Amino acid sequence: HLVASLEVEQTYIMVKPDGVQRGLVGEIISRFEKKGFKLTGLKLFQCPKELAEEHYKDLQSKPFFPKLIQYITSGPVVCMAWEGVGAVASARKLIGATNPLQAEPGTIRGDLAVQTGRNVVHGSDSPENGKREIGLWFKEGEICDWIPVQEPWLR
Ligand code: RTP
Repeated sequence: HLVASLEVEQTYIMVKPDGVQRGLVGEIISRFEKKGFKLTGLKLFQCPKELAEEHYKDLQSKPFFPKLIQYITSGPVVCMAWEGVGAVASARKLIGATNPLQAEPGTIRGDLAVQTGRNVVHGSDSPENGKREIGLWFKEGEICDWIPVQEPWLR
């Protein structure tokens, strides 16, 4: 369980192949935009097997690992980097539980998905993994650190 953070964090969010196939890209981007996070990276990308294996290396020993790699490489994904205060835990809340049947209504998975093996979106589980995953999925010139024109009223 992640504790609310006051740090500016980077999180890697990815619309999985089922989300792209089902036409949910706009809807999913919209949830993070509306929340108020800053988009710093965005691309449609066909993921090679090696990258999927590196991304999910902590799950290597799980029985579902080969199926997971097959799933993630089955079609293009949408790779995103989002930045904000407490962005990692907050994005995980917006995404909802891994099993969509246990995800609360109002979350992306709670509203849009049914199966764990087709749970439409990924979100980094720690700030360290956020940085690691953004480094894995994006090349240096693909991340854009822009400054919002208005200062927030509160922080
Ligand atoms: P994600 O990394 O995709 O955001 O998902 P997560 O942290 O909520 O879940 P994690 O345990 O890291 O698992 C990564 C992805 O593997 C698939 N999975 N399948 N068949 C199964 O029991 C099973 N468990 C996990 C899901 O696609 C999950 O999102």
